[in-house]
Amino acid sequence: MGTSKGIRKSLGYGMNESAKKTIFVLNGPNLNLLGTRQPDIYGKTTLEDIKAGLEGRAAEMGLAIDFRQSNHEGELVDWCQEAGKKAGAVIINAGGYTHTSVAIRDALAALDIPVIEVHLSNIYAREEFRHTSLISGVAAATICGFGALGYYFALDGLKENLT
Ligand code: CA2
Repeated sequence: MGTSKGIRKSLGYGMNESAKKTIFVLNGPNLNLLGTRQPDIYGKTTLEDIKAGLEGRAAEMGLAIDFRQSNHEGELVDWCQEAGKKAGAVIINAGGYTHTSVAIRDALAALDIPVIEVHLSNIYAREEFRHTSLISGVAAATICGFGALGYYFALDGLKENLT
């Protein structure tokens, strides 16, 4: 059903049950600074707050979160590949790599599980260089401009489609 990159695309065929219910939440460069600087753009919520909130919400849904942040492109690529073996879906805020990384896009495109792209800010209302996302074309859905709430919306959207 749907296109190859749709949210319903094969939800972890051949994967064990616990992997199917695990969602990798991957965060790119500088997102470790969240809540400490530029609160006018990115809000006051820290990445730790988002992690704790998502884990709680996921537990209520019978899902598990594997939450990670890296400032390194190759590490993010490795984690995308790992998600293909250990997760039923990926939520990713690739930070600045959103606009530059062919390598992360290629790693996500190779996955047979849904990918949801999240941005805290509305990237289309900011500088022109942020208007292009290399991730959007391989994501089932993109959420931007809702701040930290976007991560929860992504989880809710996946829940509807993972069960
Ligand atoms: O809006 C988003 O979520 C972004 O992915 C955030 C990236 C930015 O490069 C993207 O264009 C949009 C930047 C993350 C940096 O986060 C900071 C948070 C607090 C202080 C400094 C940076």
